[in-house]
Amino acid sequence: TKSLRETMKEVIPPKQEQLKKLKVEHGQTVVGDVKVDNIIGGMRGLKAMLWEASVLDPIEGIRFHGLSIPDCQKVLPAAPAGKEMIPESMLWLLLTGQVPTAEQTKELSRELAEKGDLPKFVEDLVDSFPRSLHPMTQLGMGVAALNHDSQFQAAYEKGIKKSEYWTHTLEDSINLIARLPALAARIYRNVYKPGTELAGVQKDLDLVGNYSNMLGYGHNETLTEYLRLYIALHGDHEGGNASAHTAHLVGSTLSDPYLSYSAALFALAGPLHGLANQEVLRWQLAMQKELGDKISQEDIKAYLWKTLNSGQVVPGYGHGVLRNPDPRFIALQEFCDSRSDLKSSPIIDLVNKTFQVAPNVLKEHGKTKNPYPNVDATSGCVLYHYGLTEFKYYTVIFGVSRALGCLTQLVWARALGLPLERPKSLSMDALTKIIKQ
Ligand code: CMX
Repeated sequence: TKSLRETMKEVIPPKQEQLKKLKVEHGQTVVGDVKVDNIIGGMRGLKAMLWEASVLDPIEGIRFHGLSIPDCQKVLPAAPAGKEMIPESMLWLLLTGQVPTAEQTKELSRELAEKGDLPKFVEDLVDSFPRSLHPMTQLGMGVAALNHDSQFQAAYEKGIKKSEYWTHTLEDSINLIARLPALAARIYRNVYKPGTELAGVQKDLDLVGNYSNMLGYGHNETLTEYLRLYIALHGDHEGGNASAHTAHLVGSTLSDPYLSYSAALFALAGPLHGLANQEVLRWQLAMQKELGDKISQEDIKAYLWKTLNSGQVVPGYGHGVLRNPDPRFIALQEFCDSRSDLKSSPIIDLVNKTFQVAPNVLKEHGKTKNPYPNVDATSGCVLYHYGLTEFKYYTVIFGVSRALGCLTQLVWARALGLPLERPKSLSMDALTKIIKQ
């Protein structure tokens, strides 16, 4: 069977040809207008970036190289004793556009475990942070410090050909993904379980098997499986979201993958992006506290209106692109439905009940373009059910995941020779001048 590097060497040339052809034959073809609304509206809807691994359809949701989430769940290999697709198989798909075999997935797991230990100085750095420093700040700083060992940077300094950039970018990306579980677990231990022992990376475990074990949940096979699914599912969500776009922008300056992904993590740390999952849980728990044990649909409806009438958004609902229930939400709900302990969990039951009521309330409210749940409506609840109750840590798990897509695109950006990003900005006066012409 082919290795990851051999596969990449095969799949890159046809893509380079495809790009050349697009440039030569359609370089001047118009694919959309730029309206004043786009310029002042956060560039929403502008088709202005190349992103190879996934495309988000407003109705169907995300597709990874054309495969929907249910497709991926059918074809992507699981961990040896598990059923859920794992981040290694998702990474292989994102990078190569091909579904890996079980053997290829296992080989990638083995390589990641081999490379999973942190350098001593990064351990010391993370251990020196105050416990009160937000876990996302710690993660971003840890990832940036790992650039000490960047192969891309070392090779660039020596002087390499542009055609070789991608190979060093790939090596850095693999090394970074390998080290994220140890870094993220160390942050968890330091902040929430200081003084307790931290397990080492085990060579025979998959990436999330190790992560879960280092977090102290290795004994909980259901939670470990959930984390595998969660991390594979959150791996990529096309290029325009804030974290992906940040990694792409920073990477376009030829900053190495560590620095590029560190920047992306600080975008993920914003409340309108990755931080939303902790907000959902806070909101559902407040609802539970106020309404008690026996909650009717009418009670939930009234609580939703109370949230909306106080000028707040309903967390976990709405989306910048999606106009249907998020298939990632559906996949996580199905996971819960298939396990009896989760099915009877009060917090997960409340998420389900809220889902039955919220879309109609949001439609009646009439503001949001998408009254349906996004993935955050449920993602934190399973963690909470199993005792991983530290909300502030949830975005770190998202951060371990999103590396898959962001780093894949960095490899492709270098393989395709994409240039420095440099959109044109305008002042309001300059814009007004154009409008008057
Ligand atoms: N509850 C109440 N009002 C909402 C709403 C919600 N869940 N979602 C959107 N709206 C409101 C907006 O605040 C906006 O109101 P104003 O016109 O007064 O500013 C109006 O509806 C139109 O917004 P939109 O075009 O439908 O949504 P946006 O693209 O501007 O924003 C998002 C998208 C996700 C930030 C927004 O839906 C939201 O705040 N949701 C709650 C937070 C959340 O769940 N975030 C998770 C995002 C998931 C992800 O990043 O993957």
